Amino acid sequence: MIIAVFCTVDVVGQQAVALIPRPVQVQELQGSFELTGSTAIVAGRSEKELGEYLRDKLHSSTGYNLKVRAAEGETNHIVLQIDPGLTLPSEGYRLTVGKQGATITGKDRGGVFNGIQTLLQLLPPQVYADTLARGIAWKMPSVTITDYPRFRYRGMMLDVSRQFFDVPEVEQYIDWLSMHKINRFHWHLTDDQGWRIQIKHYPRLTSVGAWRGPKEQLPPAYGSGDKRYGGYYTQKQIRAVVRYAAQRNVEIIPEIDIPGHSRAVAVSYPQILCKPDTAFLEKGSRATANWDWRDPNVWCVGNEQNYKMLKVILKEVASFFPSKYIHIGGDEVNPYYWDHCTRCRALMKKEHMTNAMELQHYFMQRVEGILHSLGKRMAGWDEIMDGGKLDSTTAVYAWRSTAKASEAAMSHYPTVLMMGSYFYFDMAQSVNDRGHDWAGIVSLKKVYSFNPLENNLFPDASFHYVKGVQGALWSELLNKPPRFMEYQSYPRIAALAEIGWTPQGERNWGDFYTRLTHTHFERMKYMNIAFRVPPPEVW
Ligand code: TNX
Repeated sequence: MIIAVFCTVDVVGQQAVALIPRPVQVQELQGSFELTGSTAIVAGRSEKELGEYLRDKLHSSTGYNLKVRAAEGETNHIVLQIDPGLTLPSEGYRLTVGKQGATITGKDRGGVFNGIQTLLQLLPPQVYADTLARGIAWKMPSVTITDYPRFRYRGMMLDVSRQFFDVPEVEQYIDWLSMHKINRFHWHLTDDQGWRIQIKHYPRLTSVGAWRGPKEQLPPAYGSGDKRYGGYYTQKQIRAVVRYAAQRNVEIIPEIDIPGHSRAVAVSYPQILCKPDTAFLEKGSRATANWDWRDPNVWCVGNEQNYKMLKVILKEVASFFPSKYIHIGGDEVNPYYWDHCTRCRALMKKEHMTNAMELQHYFMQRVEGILHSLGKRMAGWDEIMDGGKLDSTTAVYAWRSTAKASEAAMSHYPTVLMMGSYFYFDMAQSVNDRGHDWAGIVSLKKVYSFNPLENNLFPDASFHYVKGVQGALWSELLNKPPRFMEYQSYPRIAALAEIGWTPQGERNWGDFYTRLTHTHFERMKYMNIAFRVPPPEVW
């Protein structure tokens, strides 16, 4: 049963400047500052790259090629500065706009980056256009803003296995996220339907596992259906995307989904299965998007060679993702698959295990050990909690229910909230829309209504373990129509961004709705996002 929880409507004052996510504190003053071709961006050595980012963002719409320089002019400037002494949390910033110009002081690099996003939102929405916008006065109102995030972790997951998105598409997606102050991109790189990351030691993972033939299309077929479908990222491309994201204050968390959801591995290297099942391989059953209990898509827990192979794979992955965490999936494993395996039964006996869940837990602990030996920490879906205790640094992504989120935080695992009924943007947005519905209809209002403090979900000090929130876009239903992924993402990601950023007491549906429809829709239009404009009756 799905219970809709709507936030209490406390009175939140309307701000004339319509910012999303809404800042902690905004003081609106008289007057404004007009940006011109001779405005200078003042940035020291540590802020230089951010200055160039701002210059580039302003270039196409204004036509200006602003100077980025170190010395401060008297007037007509945008000053960017990092000040670690600022008494704000990490990623916080102060932004002041007066007649002479604007100043952004960030606690750290992320703080300045976030301040830049707010500054862009103070300008007319045409600022986001990728072609010259003529006849616009580039004025921003005088303000003093003090701002910082509610949660350190504000993420979005994209599944590139069921549908493949190429590098420009992924970078565009990350760029849009960063403009909403979202700072994590969870890259779901592998699943039954395709392995999308080059691993030099195991070339078949991409030469075979990244492709599906005409009979293996996800229904309904994408394009003509008579070509093979797929794609993958080379290591060089991955490194470039990691850099692109880092410039935008976005850290990438890669996901390699094991031990289940591994059909793409099984067709490439059948030896990972307990019983290399040739009938299954001939069928090339990667066509089915939906997961099935009978599916032999599971790494064999009793095969010692598998841990060697996983170490090689994860070592390569760890070498080009700087994030502390690597997500190893762990969802929807069929542990009964191991019942008929002699080696698995021998392992159970040797380790004094009594049930299949303990085998799954054994696998997780081995992978945890591999990651620790590589200097990384483990993250996984909430199923990784089943069967026994893991290391206290291991992060749990709670997707199945609020109960699982409570369990994770109360067990003192760093916890990321992504419950399907609020945060799965592959769910339909209304009864008339395309999308899954197993977690209910996830309307914009439903997303926005999420309040982690309601119903005593995180009693005592357990809220401390909630690191943040994340949306998910699974892609089995994104094959048509074109750009449906943007329709599914926005404006729901705007709501997600505000949940992650704005204090609960400063959030209010009516106020968000006004800012969104009056101003943010315009911004997204100029960003060229194919977002959904829901008919008023189904908000
Ligand atoms: C569950 S959430 C899955 C995905 C599907 C999704 C569809 C999770 C960890 N696994 O494999 O794509 O539902 O909503």
